[in-house]
Amino acid sequence: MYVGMQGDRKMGRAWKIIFFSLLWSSCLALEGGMLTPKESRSREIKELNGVWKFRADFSKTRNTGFEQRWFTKRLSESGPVIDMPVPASFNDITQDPRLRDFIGWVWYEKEVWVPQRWTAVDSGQRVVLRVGSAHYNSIAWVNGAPVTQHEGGHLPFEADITRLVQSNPSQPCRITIAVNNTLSLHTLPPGSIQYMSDETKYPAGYFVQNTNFDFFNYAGLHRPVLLYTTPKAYIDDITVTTDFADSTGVVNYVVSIKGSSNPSVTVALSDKEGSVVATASGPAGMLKVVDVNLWWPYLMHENPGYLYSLEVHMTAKSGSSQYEDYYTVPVGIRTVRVTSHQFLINSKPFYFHGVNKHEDSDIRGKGLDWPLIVKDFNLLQWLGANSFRTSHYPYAEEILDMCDRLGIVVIDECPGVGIKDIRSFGNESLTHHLIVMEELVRRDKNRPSVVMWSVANEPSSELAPADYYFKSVITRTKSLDPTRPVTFVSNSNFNRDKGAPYVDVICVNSYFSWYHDPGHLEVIQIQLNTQFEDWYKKYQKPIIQSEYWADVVPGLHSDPPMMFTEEYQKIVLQEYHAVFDRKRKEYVVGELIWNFADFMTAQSTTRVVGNKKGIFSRQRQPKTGAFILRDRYWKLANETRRLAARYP
Ligand code: GCB
Repeated sequence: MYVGMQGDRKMGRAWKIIFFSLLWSSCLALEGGMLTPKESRSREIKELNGVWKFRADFSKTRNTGFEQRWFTKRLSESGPVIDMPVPASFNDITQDPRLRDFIGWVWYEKEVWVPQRWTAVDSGQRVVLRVGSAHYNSIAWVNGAPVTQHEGGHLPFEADITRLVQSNPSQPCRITIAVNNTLSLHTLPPGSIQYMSDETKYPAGYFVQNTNFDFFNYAGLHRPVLLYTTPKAYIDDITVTTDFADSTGVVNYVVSIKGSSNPSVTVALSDKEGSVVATASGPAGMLKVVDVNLWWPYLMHENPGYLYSLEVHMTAKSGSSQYEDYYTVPVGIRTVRVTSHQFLINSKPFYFHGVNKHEDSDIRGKGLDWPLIVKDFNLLQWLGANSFRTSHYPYAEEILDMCDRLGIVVIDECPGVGIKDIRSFGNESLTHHLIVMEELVRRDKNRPSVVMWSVANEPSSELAPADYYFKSVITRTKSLDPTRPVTFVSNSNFNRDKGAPYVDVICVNSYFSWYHDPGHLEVIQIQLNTQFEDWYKKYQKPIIQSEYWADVVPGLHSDPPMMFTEEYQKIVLQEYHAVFDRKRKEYVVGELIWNFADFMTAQSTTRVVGNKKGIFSRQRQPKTGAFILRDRYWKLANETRRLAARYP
């Protein structure tokens, strides 16, 4: 139940009508594709990033915006508005603690001129509003008319607004987006609102949001908002899968077209230099590439991240109109396969030496920020990291584009973090989880960097309903994408974990000498060894150590080592690495440090202005651990490359 949506008593009728009429359109959302907006000969983009008008609904019910229908007029006519940057989380932008910790509806608004060539009724164009990610539940209006609703942060949604912009071309177009960050037992991630009714302790109507995850629940318009055009008949989706045999690459493609029943489709695959290497016609087919350049991970090959370009060209006739659309998708030709003890990329053993990340930084929160993105990739390359997990939600498409180009391998995780309460394993949660996986696969299916889907992080997978739940989510994900392995990240007991039978790779988190036996560095090796042996004996599946490490406050020293000091971090790494080095010769296929950088969390007695397990500070300065890992990762990279050369 959302704050501002608590049933009849508090929920405004206006909001209810909008919600249920939009429910229908949101059910249809997954019928179409979700191609990343791109300019081409037939498509234009207008970015709406910058300063938007903003108002948080501080009313007790958080529902005044709906009762007073703020979307029907300029937001500034509803009351005081402030400037809010987009993309960014709203939490850390002002000095107002009420806004930092705000729960409920916030309202964004931008007025924008839409070019005449888009709005002319005979333009032959569609105009689409696209939101890269808004956390969590969002409703969008154009000139006061509702156009879409979307549940869930971290994944894009869009609405065809052609009719609305064409019906009023002489006025700027007013885009209003309301976003509610309330989490419930059935959202992903789950959360709950707790009302504090004891008025001797709390002000009237006081409530808090409880969550079971360890990062700040940043909210707002986190990724770019834009308008883009397509012709009226257009390329709606493209699915590409790849393979190779000897030196011949194979690209299978399927194109879906909307707006015409008799389109004609041609495709041309070009290499990096722009020379066409294969062509085909028809909405589905296979391309063969002689002397293929495979897509290789960073440091596994001297030419990693090789991308071909698949240009899809559609022509269609509808009545007397002729439409033409172009869309180009990058294609990395590679295969992924898992054996009982190996993770194979292009049939060669791949060892994940990488990190877990967060989308998180000062001021911006989870807002997309290019300097930060490029800095992070520089740090990953400096570190010799060949991979990361998108802990604990899907990252921006802009980030995955970089991974594709640089050869950084990705475990693509959905926002299934903190699924702890047994009530989050019922049908309502499961249905939503299946939709989220479908949205994720639909968005990222063509990315060579994505080699595995992760459907959850540290759920209560020992609970009885976890069996059916994870069987369903994993089976569904595999049917959506039969080409990639599926996992979830566990911290449960190997014997009682109900989801592990369904995964392809065991991903396990452990914090020996930290959360378990804190301060006892001497237990790490024995406990880690036992952990690996237990899981492997039971499942005979490759294992990734998907999280490990310790909080470090740079500048704190102690010898003999004590928790939080620079000396302690070194020993934790040494002890873990000694076991990894033994087990990677058998069935351990990766190690991902927790975490790449310090990050913000909710306030608690165990977090000193956030989680300090970064190998870099939140401002991206290295701690001692970063240098130790750097030595190790470059050595591991050399070994992986040597092994690959020997491997048939
Ligand atoms: C974990 C979680 C991660 C936390 C981390 C920690 O097991 O997966 O989200 O941030 O531990 O530092 O406690």
